[in-house]
Amino acid sequence: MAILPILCYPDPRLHTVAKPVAAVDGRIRQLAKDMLETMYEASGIGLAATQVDVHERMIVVDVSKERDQPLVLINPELVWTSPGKHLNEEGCLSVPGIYDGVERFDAVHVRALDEHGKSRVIEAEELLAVCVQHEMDHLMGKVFVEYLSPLKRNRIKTKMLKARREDAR
Ligand code: K1U
Ligand code: ZN
Repeated sequence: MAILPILCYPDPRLHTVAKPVAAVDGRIRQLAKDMLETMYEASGIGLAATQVDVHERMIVVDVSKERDQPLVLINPELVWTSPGKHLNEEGCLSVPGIYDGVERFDAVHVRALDEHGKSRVIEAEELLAVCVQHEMDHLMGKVFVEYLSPLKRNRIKTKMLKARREDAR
């Protein structure tokens, strides 16, 4: 297993639209293991392949307190969305230290392949629903700060670039 480097906003590679996974093979299973290890090491509840510079449609999620309920979703598709939406506080491993409110569907049903290539439908609500929508946005090249006002987004961009320059010193 391996800890993969996570791209940081405003890296332009975060805006790449991911392609479908063509086959669930050993390479994809290894990537799923590495992404889970990377997510747990970073204390995240989700991670999209885009964030580790792999532009294929795969996300991993674990919203359990015990950190023992990993989900691997390959080629995820929203097949149902609830009528209602709510504002939720979100964070992102690609935008460290920034938290803000984003409106998301209260519940979603997602069809995806698991790491064995088996098709399943996940019925997600609460934090799992929020996290899955956030991760599926990454696969479309969208980072949560793009839901915020241009003023907030520009402040975040400036802060991230400053932090990157200071880290490089
Ligand atoms: O995609 C990512 O960068 C992972 C991200 C997922 C996420 C968190 C919160 C709401 C939506 C999506 C994180 O794991 S950020 C770190 C974190 O563990 C966290 C932050 C806020 C609330 C709950 C957890
Ligand atoms: Zn994120």
